[in-house]
Amino acid sequence: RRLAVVPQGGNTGLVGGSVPLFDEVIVSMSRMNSIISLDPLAGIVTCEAGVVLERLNEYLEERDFVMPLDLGAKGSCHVGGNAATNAGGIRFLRYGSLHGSILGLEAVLADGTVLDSLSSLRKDNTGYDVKQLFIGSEGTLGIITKLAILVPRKPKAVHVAFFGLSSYEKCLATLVRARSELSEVLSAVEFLDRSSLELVTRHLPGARDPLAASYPFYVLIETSGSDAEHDNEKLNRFLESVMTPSSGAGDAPGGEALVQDGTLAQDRTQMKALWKLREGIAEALMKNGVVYKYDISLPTDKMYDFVEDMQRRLGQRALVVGYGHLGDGNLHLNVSVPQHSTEVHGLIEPYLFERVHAHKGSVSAEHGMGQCKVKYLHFSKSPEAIGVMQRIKNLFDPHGILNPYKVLPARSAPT
Ligand code: S2G
Ligand code: ZN
Repeated sequence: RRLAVVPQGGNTGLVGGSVPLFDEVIVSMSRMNSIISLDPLAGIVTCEAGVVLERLNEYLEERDFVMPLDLGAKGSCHVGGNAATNAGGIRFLRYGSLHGSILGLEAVLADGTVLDSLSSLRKDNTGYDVKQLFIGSEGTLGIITKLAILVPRKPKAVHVAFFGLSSYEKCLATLVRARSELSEVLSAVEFLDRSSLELVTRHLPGARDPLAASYPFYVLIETSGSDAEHDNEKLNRFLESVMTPSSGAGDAPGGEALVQDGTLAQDRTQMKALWKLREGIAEALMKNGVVYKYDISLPTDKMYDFVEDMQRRLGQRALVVGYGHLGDGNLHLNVSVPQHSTEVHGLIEPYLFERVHAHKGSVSAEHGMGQCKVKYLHFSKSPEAIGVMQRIKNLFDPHGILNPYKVLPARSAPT
């Protein structure tokens, strides 16, 4: 009948990718939720698309593995949706992109063809790697129904430290030190500004600032390794190095320490409490009013300039907060207002995306395009690249029935 459809997993997306615009039929993946197999030797799990991320991670942890991604929406999002949006999350620094972790998938095409590309081979160099087209396609080229995912061993030793810093430059220097001194056990480097932390401690019951004084910036560092003693020693050496006043020769002004204060979680409860200060920002923003969300990739040293520039531009009209994945050059710039304001929204867009373009950044680092970012695709992709995407779309979905009006600039309505 050529009815347009919207594939829907956990519906946790932040750019309206799983929400219909007109009369599209929603295809819910929730009942395709079986975990099919785990190859414990190769570390490859095969499952259906509708498995909730947290459930799959728990299944894997019981068997001494973990999922190579973790994100705040884990309790609701589906792994099929994670694949369709090429989700990033807080383990990206350690385990990289789903383009690397997903070894194979099954997808149903617009004409009903079931594409079996469900390989469980680490290496398979036979022709085009077709599965890659579906990862990040947001349901516009086919509906992902099964996945084969390379899963890492569950780390035996995890440590989390939370630091207060007096400048964004010191956050950057701390990142550089962490990379060189923690190297192979480093699994996350996240940052948040003071406004973000204040929203969390204000809106989330039980969330409290673990440091005695307040600082303009905070960095959360996580290590994940296989030898608790070795990692603990490495982390304590690192803590000492960043909290000792420098001679001035290196990365901090003379006589100043990189980190002004810090705390190291002593147990799993404290680790979760520190992670909550970072992962709870999104929820706190929702409780604070209406929020305009921006998920941008930038040169890491420029990220916070964007927050300060936007705060200057909006003045008292809005609260601008900055947080994100410092280790991936991924800034979450969020603008909080008491109620929707076309004036504020008009001051932000397209101004922000023009600046992202000028810095050769990405208008969507990990959240995807959905329906909200479509008109800004040209700020991050060349006309030639968009043309190739349109030709691929026409090849896979000539009648435009798969998640229409998403990802690519609008064509005519589905035919
Ligand atoms: C994050 C997801 C939550 C949000 O916290 O890393 O990708 O709304 C975000 O920004
Ligand atoms: Zn994020």
